[in-house]
Amino acid sequence: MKLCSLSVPARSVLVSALAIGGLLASVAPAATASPAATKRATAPAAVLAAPDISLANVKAHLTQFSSIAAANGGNRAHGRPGYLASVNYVKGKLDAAGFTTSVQQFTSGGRVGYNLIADWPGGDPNQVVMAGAHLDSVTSGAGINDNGSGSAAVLETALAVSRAGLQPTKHLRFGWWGAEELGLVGSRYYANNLPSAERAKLDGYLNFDMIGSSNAGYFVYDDDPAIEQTFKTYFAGLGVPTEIETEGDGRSDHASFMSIGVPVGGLFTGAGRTKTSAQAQKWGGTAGQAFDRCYHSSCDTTASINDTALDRNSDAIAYAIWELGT
Ligand code: DTR
Ligand code: CA
Ligand code: ZN
Ligand code: ZN
Repeated sequence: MKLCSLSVPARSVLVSALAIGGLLASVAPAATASPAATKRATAPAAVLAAPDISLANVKAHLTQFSSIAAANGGNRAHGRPGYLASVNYVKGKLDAAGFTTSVQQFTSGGRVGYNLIADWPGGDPNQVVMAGAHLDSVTSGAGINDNGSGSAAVLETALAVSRAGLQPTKHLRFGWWGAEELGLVGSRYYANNLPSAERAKLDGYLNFDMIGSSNAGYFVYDDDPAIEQTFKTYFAGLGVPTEIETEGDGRSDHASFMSIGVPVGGLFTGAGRTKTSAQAQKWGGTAGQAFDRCYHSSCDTTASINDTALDRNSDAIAYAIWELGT
């Protein structure tokens, strides 16, 4: 199994041309790093308020993922050209914003997969707060809610950190995982290959997988009380009731971090389960229908996104990063 981790400093070319099942990916050089990374907020040490995450910006990333899928056989699945193109898109934005990015390769099902890791320079290296989302789709479609939504919201939050010139107390790290749909393969590879000394530095991992479901619910992971409370506090401030996430224990990338003893949390708006009448009463939407009727289907497109849910969850991610990281 040929495995290597490409530690690619910012401003270098994106992931270079690679053979994937006979298909070659070609990439353009990364844009020059913006001055944003050098500009530092001179705000006092007091905790800075998290910014509002622009829904329009998050949706612009979803449009890019949609275009990538359309140009690459209709999907962004592991081992297909649409996945690597998605990695290169996200990496290009992060390199331009001053992040230190690295691409970790692994192989699954005879095809090469990639994790993208982005570190925001600064903060206590012994206290790392990480947020992540799987970037791959299933083969049947573009995977805009599953999981373009989480990928785009985490990306936009990282870009907001850069725009703010944030100087967090803790070190911030972001991850986009490959091959989640094959069984959390990318995140397990990352977590299981993290040296024990590095594992001990991870204060928490926040996972975002499906946060814009058309018939949305508002579910909070209950694995770590402090992380759970952070999200609950945010939604309480919006006047939005939440429920504990029960559909997915172990069914997304947070499980890879739980397995190595890292506190985890996250948000979810629902997949194939049916919304009850009581849930429709408090959240709106349609009782008796799935939270996401396009789960793992070709109709998982930009047309199937609930803007309100995507916006609220994107803002909740930023709130949690600012709360837990600064
Ligand atoms: N495994 C995810 C979908 C999923 C199902 N239940 C949960 C709970 C929490 C997060 C995600 C999920 C996928 O298909 O990618
Ligand atoms: Ca917002
Ligand atoms: Zn899925
Ligand atoms: Zn998913």
